[in-house]
Amino acid sequence: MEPTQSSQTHESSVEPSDESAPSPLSRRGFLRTAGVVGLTGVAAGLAACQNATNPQWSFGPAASMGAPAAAASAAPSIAPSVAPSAAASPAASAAASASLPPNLPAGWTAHDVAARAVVRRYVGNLAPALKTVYGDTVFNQMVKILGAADNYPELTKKPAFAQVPNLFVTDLTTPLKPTTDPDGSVHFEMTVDDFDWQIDEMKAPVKATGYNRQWPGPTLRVKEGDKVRAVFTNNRQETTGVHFHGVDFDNFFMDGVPFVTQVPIAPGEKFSYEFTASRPGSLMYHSHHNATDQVGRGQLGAFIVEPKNPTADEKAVNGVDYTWISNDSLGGFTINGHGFPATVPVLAALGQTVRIRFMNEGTMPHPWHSHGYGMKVIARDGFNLPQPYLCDTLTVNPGERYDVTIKAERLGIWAFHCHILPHVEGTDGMFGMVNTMIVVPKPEHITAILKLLTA
Ligand SMILES: [Cu+2]
Repeated sequence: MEPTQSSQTHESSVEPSDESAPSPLSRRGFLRTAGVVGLTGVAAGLAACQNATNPQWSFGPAASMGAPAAAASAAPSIAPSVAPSAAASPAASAAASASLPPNLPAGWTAHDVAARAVVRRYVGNLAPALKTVYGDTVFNQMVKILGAADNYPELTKKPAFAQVPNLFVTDLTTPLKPTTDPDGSVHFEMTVDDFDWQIDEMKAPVKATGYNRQWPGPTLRVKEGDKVRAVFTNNRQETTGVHFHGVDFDNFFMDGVPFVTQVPIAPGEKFSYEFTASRPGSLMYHSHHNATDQVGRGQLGAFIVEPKNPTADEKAVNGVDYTWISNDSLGGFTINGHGFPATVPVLAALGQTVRIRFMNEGTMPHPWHSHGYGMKVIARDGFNLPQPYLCDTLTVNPGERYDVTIKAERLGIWAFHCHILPHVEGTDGMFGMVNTMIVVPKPEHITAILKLLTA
């Protein structure tokens, strides 16, 4: 491909073409990062929202997401105005802050209280908003499950996954935008840094190392055939090398393995990795030097090469495109650098097909189990499968990537977790490699939730 064509193709791939609609960064970012095929579908969904009366989209002003002013003005903000009926009271607050509340149901122990507290943190102030998403009957059941009558403090706090930087959200709000070099190469400017990273906002930060001060590093997206130039500046006091995992390199000196293909990048130095992204799919980039420590502490990220000719399964994706990178060493058991309840749910609207790109940057296999839904496995290690297959538990080994799609056909909040039990649950409830897929009635519910999270 000619360089200029390459860059044009790239630009068109990352910029929505719908310039007529209001396009604040967050919406554009969502459409771009989420890889939403159905730009028009989302726009139509927002338009439909003008006339939607049931369920009411009644949380989160819609103005900056391009929704009509009428809907925005009719929308009360989320909690506490739509909080469950229990009024705030000093007594309730005191009870919620005690380690073991009074009047526990028969048979409950500290484990039950701790396990519930974790989920309360996960749901946060989305709980009251769920009334407008799911309706009274479902909501009332959820109120019972969470014990919302206790008026616990998290009802008015953002979910735990909104308290810390998260890949899905940062890719959406502040995506790393490449520039185009004179030779047509797609140029990414990267740094390697030491920084403090919170696996969970309730835990002390860990000493992380990673790209652009993120764990995982920003997702790098290019088009098949693009010439890529990724320049890494090493701001750490330790040497490193960066390997683009899954790339078919024409020049093996770009492979990023210190002492095999290059001299390591010394502190203060830069190295420019230059290659053609000839192989499409879900690839990765990570340190290939002192890697147990460097990758274990966050030197990793997704490198996504969008295909020239997507398959029918890829074309069917009209919901979020979710990158799900696991680690299991120095930061504990994590998904995208966080442990439950700080893991961002996979969001889907009824009828949408979402894509999940599992990537294992850890040291052990993790069998991902989807509750309520089968997963259609469409690619392994970036290679499209000649015969996609269905499963509900998919083991992803270190270094592997699996792409799956899920068609969201049933509403609800569905657990989605590694099935090696010590990776997900302990005496204090669920932790680590636990997530959910949240299926809501309409695309605008997702838009509103994202608005809430990114506000
Ligand atoms: Cu696991």
